[in-house]
Amino acid sequence: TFTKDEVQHIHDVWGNIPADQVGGESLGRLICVDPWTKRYFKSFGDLSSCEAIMHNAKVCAHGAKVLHSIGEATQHLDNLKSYYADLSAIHCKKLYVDPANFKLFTGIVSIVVGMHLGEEYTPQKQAAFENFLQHVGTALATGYH
Ligand code: ZNH
Repeated sequence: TFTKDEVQHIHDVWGNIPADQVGGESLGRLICVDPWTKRYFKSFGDLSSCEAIMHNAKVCAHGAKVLHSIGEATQHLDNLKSYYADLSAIHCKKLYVDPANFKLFTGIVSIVVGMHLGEEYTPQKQAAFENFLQHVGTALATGYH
């Protein structure tokens, strides 16, 4: 559960970032920083260099899709686990994504958010948004069994 202030900060951050761009950049950086994750995106074409990854249209589109899902989650702060139950099962049983990647990815999302918001990403906002992202990762990992 989140405090009133946290809820305010989370909505504030979400309302002030270009979601598509942040999503594409974050997923691109994940694949670049942790090349092991390339195994999940074999159908995405050229991932041979960070340059290629960051300009890969499929990476950009998929990152945007993932960030929109995170945006939807800002409307379900009280029940993130049930909100993500189906998606968690899909990542576990169909996509075989190691849940450790959720933490890596959400950490990168916070960095990219900071790049876009600059000084506006105050320590208080960062704390609230990272707490939210952490809960998203935990919720997505909940259906793994
Ligand atoms: Zn994921 C998919 C979300 C993370 C991998 N995803 C997906 C989708 C969504 C998501 C919504 C779609 C589904 C359908 O269509 O049904 N994710 C998400 C979120 C997150 C994530 C919210 C946060 C955290 N993922 C992730 C990671 C990874 C992944 C980290 C790795 C590394 N996903 C994935 C894949 C897929 C997905 C592989 C499939 C893709 C295609 O299309 O193929």
